[in-house]
Amino acid sequence: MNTEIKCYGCGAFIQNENQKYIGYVPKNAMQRDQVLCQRCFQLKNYHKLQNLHMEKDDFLKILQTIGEKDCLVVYMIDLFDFHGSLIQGFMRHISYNDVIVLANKRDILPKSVKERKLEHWVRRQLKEEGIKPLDVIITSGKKNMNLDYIYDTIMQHRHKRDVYVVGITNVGKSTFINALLKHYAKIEDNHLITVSEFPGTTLNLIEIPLDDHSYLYDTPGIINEDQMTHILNNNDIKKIIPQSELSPMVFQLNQGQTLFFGGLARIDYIDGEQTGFVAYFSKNIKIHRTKTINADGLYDRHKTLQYEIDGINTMKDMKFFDFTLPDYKCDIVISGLGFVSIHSHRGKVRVYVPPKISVMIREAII
Ligand SMILES: Nc1nc2c(ncn2[C@@H]2O[C@H](COP(=O)(O)OP(=O)(O)OP(=O)(O)O)[C@@H](O)[C@H]2O)c(=O)[nH]1
Ligand SMILES: [Mg+2]
Repeated sequence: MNTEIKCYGCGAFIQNENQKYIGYVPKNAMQRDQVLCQRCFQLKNYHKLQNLHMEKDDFLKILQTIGEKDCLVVYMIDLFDFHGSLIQGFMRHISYNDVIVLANKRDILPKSVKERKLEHWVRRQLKEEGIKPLDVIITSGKKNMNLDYIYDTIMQHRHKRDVYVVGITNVGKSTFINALLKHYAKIEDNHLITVSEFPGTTLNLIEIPLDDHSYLYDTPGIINEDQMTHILNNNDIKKIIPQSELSPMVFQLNQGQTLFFGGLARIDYIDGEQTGFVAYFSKNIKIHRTKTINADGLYDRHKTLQYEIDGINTMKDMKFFDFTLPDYKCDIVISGLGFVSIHSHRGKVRVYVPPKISVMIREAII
């Protein structure tokens, strides 16, 4: 095993012995400096994920080692699943190092929402979580949004220190770093870091030299198992992640009505005046409205509403949460799947989700 060389796509140490472990490259495919492991090769060329053996706990350890250094931390968050993309105990993990927050995937939210409004919303949520960043920047790594401003802000605050880009898996850390690499270092596409829609793409630190013997690091994402992407198979992950700007779907609901979100979630409007339920989900999630008293029957008749994971019918095993809605406009968020915006005065809803998936009510983002 050669522990000196890392895969430039995912950061895993290259080894030539075991195909079932990360970092595998057949001996005859070894080049001198830049090596891409077999898993990254498959991901980059065929969008196929090889499920290999790896130790997930190590990712949190990496975060703790960052806490032992004096560095600048760039904390990336996904605007589509803001709370699902927060790291529990984040400030403690990084020992209160300086933080810049990048709120990513802005391109998925409707263009009509003002950037300033989003920024204030993000700042309020961060304050509630006890996170005090030096700056908050709304961005889309995919669209190079505010890239120059982000670069200048990082350079201004890093004071010759290393920079670590951290966050929950899939928030877009590597995509953003690739945007920097392409824009500022003119790195060509075939030498970029591997990115994919599957959680857990980057496997170890990837160091990118800055001008003065310090480094910018891409890091493996922290796993949040409460998100929908962690219970779906690889094909379905692709379906639920929105690829472009969300178009809201509006349903006028009376009490006693139910919405199904594919076979993955269900919301019953138990009590309250007629109101609009505005749904923000991937186009591939089919939404059905029915009377709550007919909901179980509808579910039994329609195969499309039935979703099986590892042979278990998720809807049948669904757990539910009851919420009394606040007086102000709020979102019901189903972590990783989407959210429904509602303005109902003290209405009551029941939300069904598969086991392990988290649901929350928050101040509306839009
Ligand atoms: N719509 C949208 N998608 C994005 C954006 N940035 C990244 N993505 C997508 O999000 C998915 C994850 O991107 P990555 O860059 O691999 O995420 P990561 O944070 O490095 O993930 P890990 O390495 O698993 O921690 C990919 O499908 C990207 O195309 C963005 O700004 N907008
Ligand atoms: Mg990555």
